[in-house]
Amino acid sequence: PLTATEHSLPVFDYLVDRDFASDVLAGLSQQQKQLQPKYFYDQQGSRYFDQICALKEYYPYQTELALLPKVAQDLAQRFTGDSLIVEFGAGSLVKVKPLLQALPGIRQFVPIDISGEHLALACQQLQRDFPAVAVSPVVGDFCTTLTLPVMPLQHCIGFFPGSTIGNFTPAQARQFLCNARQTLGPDGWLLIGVDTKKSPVYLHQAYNDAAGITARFNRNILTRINRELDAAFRPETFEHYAFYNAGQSRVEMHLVSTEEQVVDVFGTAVAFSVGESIHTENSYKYSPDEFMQLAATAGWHTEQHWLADKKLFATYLLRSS
Ligand code: AVJ
Repeated sequence: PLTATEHSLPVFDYLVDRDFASDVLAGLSQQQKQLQPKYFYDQQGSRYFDQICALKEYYPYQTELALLPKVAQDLAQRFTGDSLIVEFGAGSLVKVKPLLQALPGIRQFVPIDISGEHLALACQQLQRDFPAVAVSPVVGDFCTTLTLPVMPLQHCIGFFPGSTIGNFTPAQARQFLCNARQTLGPDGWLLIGVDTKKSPVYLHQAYNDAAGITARFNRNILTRINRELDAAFRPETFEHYAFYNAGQSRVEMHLVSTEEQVVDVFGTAVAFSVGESIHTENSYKYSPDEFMQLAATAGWHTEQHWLADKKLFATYLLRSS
């Protein structure tokens, strides 16, 4: 199956698809049905996510972006030599721009993302804007061990913005932080954006926007399963449901069946009762102390951190210790 496309991205897509099928079936066989949030990001899902970022309710995007020029200025004092940035879950490549602008020593940029076409388009644009930086995209799941095409440079800086780490449970987050430490090496650094704890009312608005974009983003995972895996979900019979679970310090997103129904998922009959949900995402929130503590248990020392206005978001500079 790889003959005609040996040198292009479908090699990766093929690997991701096999995992997708087995992960979907495994998730829908659980007592509490679930799907992994990484599967939101097909091309349409990545576009919906960009629309979420443009919403006034979705504060994490705007607040982190507003913080980055100051962060970048401070980093420019520290990292004067030739450096490399590895970004985990790079998406549309908006957030690395303030770093590339402020740090003239960045020679190479390695964005990793699961959404291949979306990443390829964003890279073309970025490479045009920053011709002096070697842009080397990697399409894949950053939770697995990936071989990175990196040049040996003085500083290796990981970048993990957007509070994407909030999709992991604290145990998985710790595991990710340990893996990242291995990947980035003994002199590695990690610049990471993490959402803070705040009023549940405020959180509720961010995940239940008035225009219904988040609902579309959530339901799109069913459309994707139908298209790529030959399933027969009727997305309109599932309601978007998002709430803050204070006991677990996380926003949960679900898709709730409004009917009693049986859905064919490539030959497997999946039954839903009225009101039964598929849990599609967790978005954990950490106080600065909690996050720095978690990072410490994974071998990272917090060198500096920056808090956005009203402590709505935090960015941490971690150093391998
Ligand atoms: C990209 C995982 C950080 O959890 O806030 C936005 C995804 N979900 N609205 C988040 C998301 C619903 C987002 N992350």
